[in-house]
Amino acid sequence: MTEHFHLNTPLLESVSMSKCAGTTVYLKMENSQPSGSFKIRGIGHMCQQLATQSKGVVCSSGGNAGMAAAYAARQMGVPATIVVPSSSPQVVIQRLQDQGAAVKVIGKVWDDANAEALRLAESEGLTYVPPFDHPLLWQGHASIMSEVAASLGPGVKPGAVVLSVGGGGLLCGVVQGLKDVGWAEVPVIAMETVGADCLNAAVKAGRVVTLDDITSEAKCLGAKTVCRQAFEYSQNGETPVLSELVTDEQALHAVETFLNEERVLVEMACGATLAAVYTGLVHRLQQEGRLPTPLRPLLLIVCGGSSIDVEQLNNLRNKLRT
Ligand code: PLV
Repeated sequence: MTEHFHLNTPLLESVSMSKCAGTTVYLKMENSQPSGSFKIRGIGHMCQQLATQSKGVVCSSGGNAGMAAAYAARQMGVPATIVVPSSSPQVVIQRLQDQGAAVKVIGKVWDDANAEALRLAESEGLTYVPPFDHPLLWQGHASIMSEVAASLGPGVKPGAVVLSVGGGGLLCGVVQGLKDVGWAEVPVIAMETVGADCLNAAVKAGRVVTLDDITSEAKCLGAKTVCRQAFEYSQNGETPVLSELVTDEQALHAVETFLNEERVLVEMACGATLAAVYTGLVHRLQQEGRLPTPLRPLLLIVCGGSSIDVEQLNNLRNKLRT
C-alpha cells in the first residue's frame, strides 16, 4: 500500500484559548496539511483506493475538498477537474490551478457545482470524488482521532471535540475515530454558521432537510443538505452530538482573534469552530448542563482552509461590518 498523502499534524496547547475556556484547549492543526485543510485525509484515502487507474478525477467543492483532490491527483499523476460554485473566491481558484487542476465555475452554491461534477463523471468517464458523503472519506478523516490519542497519551481524554460541519464528512470521520480509540462517549460540538446550517436545520426538523439557499459567508460550510450518516449520528448513537450555531460576524471575529493570538490565518469555515471558545458558547453549554463542569480538555479541530488571504479577510470585514 502506498503511503498516505496526509501528515500527522501538530497538537498544540493554546494558552490564550485555555484561559478563555476555563479548561485546557488543544488545537489539532489541520491547517498545516498539504492542501491546507483536513480534507486530504479522506480525499487522499479515497483517491488511493479508487483512482490509481483512473483517467481523471472530478470533484465538486466549496474549495478545500477540491484542493485536496487536486493535490492527491497530482501526486498520483492523474488529471483533476474541480467544479466550484461562483461563491468561491478568486484566491482558491488560483490555488487550484496552481495545483495543476482544471477548474470549472458552475452555479451559485456547491449543490449546483456538484450536479455538474456528477454529469462530467458520467459523460467523460471520470472518477467522481465527493467532498463529504462517502465512507472512504470518513475512514480517512478518522485518522485525526488516532493521532490525537497517540499525542495525548494514555490517561488524557478530551472532554469534548469541537469541529465545523459543512456536509458532515468531518463529523462522520471524527465520530468514527472516537469509536476507534475507545472514546465513543466524548461529546462532539458540531459548529455551523447561520445561513450554512443544514445540520442544525435537520436537527430542529427531526429529519434531513434542504436549505433554500446559502446565505453565510462561510461558503465552505455551504452544503444545502447534510449527509444522512451525519444526521443519524446527531439523532442517536453513543457519541452525543451538540449542534450549535454562530453568526458570520462571530466566525469572522474568531478568525481575527486566532490570527492575532496564534498567528495562523484560517477561513470562515474554521472560524465557526474557534468561535465556540471565543464567544463563550462552551461556557453556556456547561451552564445549561449539556457539558459537564469541570470539563476535561477541549479538542478543537482547526480544519484550516485555503479560501482566505489578507485581501479576502478585508473583503469579509467590509461585507459583514458595513
Ligand atoms: N468544505 C467542503 C464542502 O463545501 C469543500 O468542498 O471544501 N472546514 C473546512 C475548511 C472545509 O472546507 C469544510 C468542507 C468543512 C470544514 C466541513 O467539512 P464537511 O463538509 O465534511 O462537514 C461545501
